Amino acid sequence: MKRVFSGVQPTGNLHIGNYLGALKQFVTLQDDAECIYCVVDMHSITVPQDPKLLKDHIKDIAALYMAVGIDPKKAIIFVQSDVPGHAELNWILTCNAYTGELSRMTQFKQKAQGRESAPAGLFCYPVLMAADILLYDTDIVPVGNDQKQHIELTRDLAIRINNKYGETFVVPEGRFVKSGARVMALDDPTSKMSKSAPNEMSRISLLDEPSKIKKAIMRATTDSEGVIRYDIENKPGVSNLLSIYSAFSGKTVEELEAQYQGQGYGNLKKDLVEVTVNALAPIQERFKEIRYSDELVNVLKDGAERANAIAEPVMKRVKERFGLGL
Ligand code: AQP
Repeated sequence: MKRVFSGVQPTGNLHIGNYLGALKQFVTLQDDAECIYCVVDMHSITVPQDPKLLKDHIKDIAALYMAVGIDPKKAIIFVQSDVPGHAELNWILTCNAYTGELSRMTQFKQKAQGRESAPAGLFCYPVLMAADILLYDTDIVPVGNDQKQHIELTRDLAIRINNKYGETFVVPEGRFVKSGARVMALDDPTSKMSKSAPNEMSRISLLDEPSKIKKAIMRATTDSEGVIRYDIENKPGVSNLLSIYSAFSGKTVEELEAQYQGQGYGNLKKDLVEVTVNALAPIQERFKEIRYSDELVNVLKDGAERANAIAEPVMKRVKERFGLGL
């Protein structure tokens, strides 16, 4: 059975980009693979977090994992900082990563932009991500398209260390969805939808009320052509709405183009509001049941134990290869 690992940062409530790009795959994969899903809290502190809010967000994300359909009987759900191997392996990989390759990471460039000085943790973020993945002898990493470069770096690090120290790591592969792999911001369809973007109307969070969903979609940036056609280059706004619609409804973009031929953007947006609200309603219902339950705490405790049991022998092997310890 293949092993799958992925994680989400507790930096705010998950949005439909996180869901369509990553979480939907998490759910499908749990029936055919050994899945490990992490709330990557150590990644989130690469930018400042309010400690009290962070604690809440960790539980929010874990509850959302379960609300979207991840079954803790099938998959391991846990919090990154509960398994010490992540930090330990991170250091070993940091010693084998080059500053040149890290400075080429586009996510770092975007997040560091405009800052006088960026935290070293932000610079090393992709190394910690590599540690998360390699710690579990992972075969497959389901992520959104924005993480392609980080997966490549993970593979490079694994191959580099295997060549230098002998077979140490499984070399993982990224797994990307076709529709929804990169959901763009509603207010600016040239940048990706993000949890931490200042404008609330730029995203649809999984827990948003129908009225907020309506407002964000009806205000979404389009263009003045008035034709419903998928064309990322020239019509990024309309193309983004069509992609979201397609991912939630199961209809292809071509089917949607045909359905809305000759109609204005208003109709497309109105129907997309309905499709989105209906898709999110059962997730929101289930979230309410789980978020403040003992079940959630127990799932995370049990998940950390199960994750540790896989990570410890891997760390033992890695330390052995590097000649660390007694
Ligand atoms: N817009 C997106 N479209 C498709 N997939 C996306 N993902 C993120 N944004 C989109 C995927 O969601 C998973 C979890 O992401 P993350 O929380 O680990 O970090 P991120 O990529 O930095 O996500 P955000 O929402 O942009 O968070 P902030 O604002 O905190 O940086 C990943 O698999 C990611 O590919």
